[in-house]
Amino acid sequence: MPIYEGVIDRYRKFLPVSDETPDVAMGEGNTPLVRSRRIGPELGCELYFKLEGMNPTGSFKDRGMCVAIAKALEAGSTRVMCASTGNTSASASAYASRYGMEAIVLVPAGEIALGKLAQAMAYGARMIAVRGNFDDALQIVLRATEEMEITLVNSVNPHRLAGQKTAAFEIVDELGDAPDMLCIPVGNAGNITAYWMGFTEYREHEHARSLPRMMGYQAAGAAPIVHDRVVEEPKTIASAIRIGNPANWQGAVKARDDSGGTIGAVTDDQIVSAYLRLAREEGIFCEPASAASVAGLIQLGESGEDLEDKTVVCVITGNGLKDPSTAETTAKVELEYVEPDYAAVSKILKNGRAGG
Ligand code: AN7
Repeated sequence: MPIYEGVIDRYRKFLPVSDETPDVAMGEGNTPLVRSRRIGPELGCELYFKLEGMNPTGSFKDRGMCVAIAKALEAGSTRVMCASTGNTSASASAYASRYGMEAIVLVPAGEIALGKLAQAMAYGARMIAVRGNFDDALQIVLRATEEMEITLVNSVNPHRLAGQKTAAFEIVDELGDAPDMLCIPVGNAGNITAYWMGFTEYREHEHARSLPRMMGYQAAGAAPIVHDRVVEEPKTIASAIRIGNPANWQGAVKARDDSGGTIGAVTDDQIVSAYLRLAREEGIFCEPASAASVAGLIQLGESGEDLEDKTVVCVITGNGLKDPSTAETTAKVELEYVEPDYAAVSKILKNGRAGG
């Protein structure tokens, strides 16, 4: 068996690369599609989780970033720049360092999950904390990359979407056809746009017979597409999707309308509930934004939608280790402190909890 390199190697003929494009790969893609043991059976559907947190930097962003970096290198660029709620900055920083480029990342000050901040720092990125939100940071990056010799690697860069669509290919390759529904969190709306491109392209090439309904979910406090208006001060516990003016807004609307799907809103309570259920009933630890896909599906089931025998894939976009603080505050598990001997441990295991 040849060694698995990454999505460019695997899906080369669907990507904007040629023999002149430098090889960029870090094992991204090829992520597990894991069958649900509790949530799916309860809803009566055949549910799978696409574990995108298994990518090299712990989120789905690596699929598109490897293509964006390859094309930047091909064009002779030495610097890349992005605005980010955290995962794009981690991914851009990792690929930039691996391929000898400088990464400049703009993040909303004080709004980035700890793990993502730590990653970009470790990879050696230049980090600029903007005293504003993601949307402010993106406006600055769009102008900076227009006026200076710096390559933009946000998902308005079409190479990002091209690489990202490989996730849809993998799902079809594994299931043998598209699922009936794809549930996916929506922030800047690049991912849902790319999945829809992937599913439609794969069907045109007769790798799939059907197309899924695209079910995108925004956080209720950051739901511009749902309400069809910009949210000036987006608020949600899911910092990854705390975005009020998505760059790929029209792509999400098109995916929704062409597929007969929906873009819905889920509250922070629904997100946290799905996040904890994933961890405690499925063994899957994701970040809060990722749980929006599952919160959306559960909401759909509760609304009376017929899910019986439907094949559904929920995209689990990022690893739970990205955001340890949210795990700590929502899980509410108290450490039980004991003296370092067997008797102390056996006593609390026989008599209930320490101190209780
Ligand atoms: C875990 O990193 O926008 O709708 O700057 O990190 O394609 O934006 C992250 C977005 C979902 C939403 N889940 O995807 C960024 C950034 C996770 C994310 C989304 C993000 P898009």
